[in-house]
Amino acid sequence: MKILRLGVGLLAAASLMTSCGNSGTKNKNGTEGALTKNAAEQVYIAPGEHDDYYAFISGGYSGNLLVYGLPSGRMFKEIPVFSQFPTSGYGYSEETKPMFNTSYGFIPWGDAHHPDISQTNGVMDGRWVFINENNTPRIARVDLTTFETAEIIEVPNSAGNHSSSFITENTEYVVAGTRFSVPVPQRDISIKDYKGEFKGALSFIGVDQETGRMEIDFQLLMPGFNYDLSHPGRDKSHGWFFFTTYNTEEANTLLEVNASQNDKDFIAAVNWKKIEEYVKNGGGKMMPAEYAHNVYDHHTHTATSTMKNEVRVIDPTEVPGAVYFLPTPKSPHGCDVSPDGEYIVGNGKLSTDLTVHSFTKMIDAIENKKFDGEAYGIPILNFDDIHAGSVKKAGLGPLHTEFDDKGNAYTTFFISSEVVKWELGTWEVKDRKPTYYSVGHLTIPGGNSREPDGKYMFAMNKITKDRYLPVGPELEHSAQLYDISGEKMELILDFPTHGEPHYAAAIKADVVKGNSLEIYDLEDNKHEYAIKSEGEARVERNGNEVHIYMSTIRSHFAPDNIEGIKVGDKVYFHVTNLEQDFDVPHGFAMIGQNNSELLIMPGQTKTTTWNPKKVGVWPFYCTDFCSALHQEMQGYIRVSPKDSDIELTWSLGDDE
Ligand code: RUQ
Ligand code: CUA
Repeated sequence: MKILRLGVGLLAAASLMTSCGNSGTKNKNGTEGALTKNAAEQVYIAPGEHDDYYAFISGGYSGNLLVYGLPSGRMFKEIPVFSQFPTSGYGYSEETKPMFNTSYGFIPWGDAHHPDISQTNGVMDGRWVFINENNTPRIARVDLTTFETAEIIEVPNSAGNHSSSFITENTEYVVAGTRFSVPVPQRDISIKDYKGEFKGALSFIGVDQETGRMEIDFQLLMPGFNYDLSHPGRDKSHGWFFFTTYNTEEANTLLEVNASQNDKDFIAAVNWKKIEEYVKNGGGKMMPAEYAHNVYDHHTHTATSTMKNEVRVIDPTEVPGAVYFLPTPKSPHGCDVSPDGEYIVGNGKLSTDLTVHSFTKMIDAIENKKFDGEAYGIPILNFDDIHAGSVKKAGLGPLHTEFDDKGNAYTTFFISSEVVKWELGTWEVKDRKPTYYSVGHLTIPGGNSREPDGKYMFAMNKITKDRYLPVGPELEHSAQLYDISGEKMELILDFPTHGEPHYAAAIKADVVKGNSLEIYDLEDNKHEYAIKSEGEARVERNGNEVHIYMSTIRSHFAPDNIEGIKVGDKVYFHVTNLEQDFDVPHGFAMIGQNNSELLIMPGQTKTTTWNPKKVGVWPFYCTDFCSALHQEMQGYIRVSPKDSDIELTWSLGDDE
């Protein structure tokens, strides 16, 4: 009950905090008054002009990743990652179905959380975006030449893959940590045996520097805490990785109360360079584990899925000096590292103070063995020896922190619904601005690298209420963009996001836009059912399987009429788009198809299936308005009874 009372106290204090923190003029919604013309101009991108930044905003429970422009807040693309996407056929087309293969079978939905952009020397290089799936633990890589999901790897021994997917300074690793500890290996034991029997796996997934391909290098099997969030060390702390933990009580029931008992939980500091060295020398042991590794090849336009059967696991006590616990009050959520790598910020959800640890002090304490006990053989450092400072009474319910280029940090407060700007080193609060409402994450372009940008910050909120025209009980989440170039933050734009925007990664547009592909080279199309010209269009029967090699070009299909298909057949439409012009996709949909449409990019081949169930003549058509004669882009399929002996024929206007 103690905790419940605390909750009420926090809420009461929260209303105080917001009312005193929000001193500008207000409209009837309690939000800031009319934007100055200056503010409106700041976010105005004239027709035909481009935004300055890409923002990759997580879709949360939509399973997707959304591409926005800043400062306009315009949405450019929804990239399907962990969920089927009928718009393009992702996860429905034969080529992309293997992307959803897992050790649990075909999983067509996922809960996406934290995108992070690849880096070189601590600076975002704009090659890939990685994003984690929480529910069925997976990590995906999105290629920023195609803006498509290129790879998905499942993470074994994990459950609730939340402290993920964060990137080391040179994209050596994408790191994934388990939120739920589980028996490792999984086995039939009582939940009451949680303590000591459950483990928390922290996975270090190696990234090939040329191709981006991921492989799990090792998993650190940590004590059975909840590993909530993480960030890499950078610059001086490069080689380390930091993870917040909660439930160091190792409770397994009513966590709301039982996991809030300890005054301090830990940030786990992992010296991954040391473990890498250990692994190079043959350390750790291979353990049976089943997990899928799915790779999409944009030359064959096809994904393949490989089932893996073992993973290297490391017991942290085997590698002396590799893991330490930094005591941090109180059930910390966000774990953020300053651009110079010196400060590690732990945001205790139930603490009013923000705790900041010093990397230099941490190293000093380790060298001088200033320990304050141990947990499961892992040394606990003494809080006072590593503590750099605390931001006092900054707000209520701190979650996440980002940094600018001037030595400031910005922390979101869920309960007091605000972003607070404070200074590294002096720990002084410099400004606070309300968010609408109940902010979760915030993003500063480049904010998670050595070189954050000092121009914009946007807050991503959990509750929308009255921000936009009402659209029934379910509302899109709101985001607010602030100009942070001055002393005080200035709210300049409010825009809706899609799904639940758990975190976003943002980067200067110039780094990415020049690499964006305009077409797939038809000559380079290595799809096994591709055709390179209309002359190759054909239909082949193999028992009751029918393969249609079909092409599209403005504005017709080849073939367009097909006869000789029978009820009970399984028909594969392999559609190659012969166009070689930027932004000329064609679509494909067949009446009665238990599937989605296809949207086929120039030079690409995609396959959809259809099981004809009814005798008759049935049309298909192009779903994408591709030319003035788009409505003419159609064809028919004659479906005959099962026992019919109508010959298989096809045509393209040759019977006119
Ligand atoms: S974690 S608030 Cu995935 Cu904070 Cu979203
Ligand atoms: Cu092709 Cu419309």
